[in-house]
Amino acid sequence: MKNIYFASDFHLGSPNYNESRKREAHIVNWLNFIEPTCAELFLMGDVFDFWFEYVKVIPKGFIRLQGKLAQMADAGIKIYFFKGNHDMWVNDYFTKEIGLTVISDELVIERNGKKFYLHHGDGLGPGDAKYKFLRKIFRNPLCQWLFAVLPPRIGMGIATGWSGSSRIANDKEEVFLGEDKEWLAIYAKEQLQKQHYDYFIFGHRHLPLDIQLTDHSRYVNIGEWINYSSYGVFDGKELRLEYYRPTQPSPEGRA
Ligand SMILES: [Mn+2]
Repeated sequence: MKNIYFASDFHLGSPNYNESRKREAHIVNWLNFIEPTCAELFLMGDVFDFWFEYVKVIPKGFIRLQGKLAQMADAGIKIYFFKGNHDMWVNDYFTKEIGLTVISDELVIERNGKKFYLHHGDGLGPGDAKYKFLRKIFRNPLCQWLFAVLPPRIGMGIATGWSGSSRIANDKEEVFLGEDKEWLAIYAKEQLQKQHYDYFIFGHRHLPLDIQLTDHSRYVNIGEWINYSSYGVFDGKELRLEYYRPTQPSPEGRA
């Protein structure tokens, strides 16, 4: 079988236009690199540092990424787009225009006999009560409607200010807290009490992690694309955490 790829937290738009354009080009290079071996692509949230879809208006920019995804989707690659905490206001634009499947919360899949639990990672596990409260407001249809009727100039202005204060914009380095304190590892272990999963894949943490939870279960955090260019790849047998470095040979060249 061909591979399945997982990536998240591109945060396009952050920290500024030029940096984001460079990162977008880097991501498109990566998509070109994986395309020949890619059956399915999971974009697992925070692709955009901010995205809001009005009834008839979408944010400017990110056109090369959208064009590349459209071309891959047209070629038959199945692409999933998870809502992150920065881009949960995706509606049906990407579905209609590109053919992406939008996922709001978790997605459980089985591939080649392996069971995957997939989620952006926001609002899961212990702690972060403030965000969990905000998430309810952000996801509330009435609140979304109220935001949507603001003129885009005002709405996007508020959003730009808000995303400028985020940890990614301020380049705060994430550090590993230890297995017993990593809240997504705690969450995954709780899920394992109820049901078996071979792999838990999350983003949101902004730190690539590969943690053995039990003999048969792993938590892989796919990191982010400002510092790491990290991603997950499942080749039908095993899941690996890899790092994209543009000098590497194509997957065909490696075989
Ligand atoms: Mn993020």
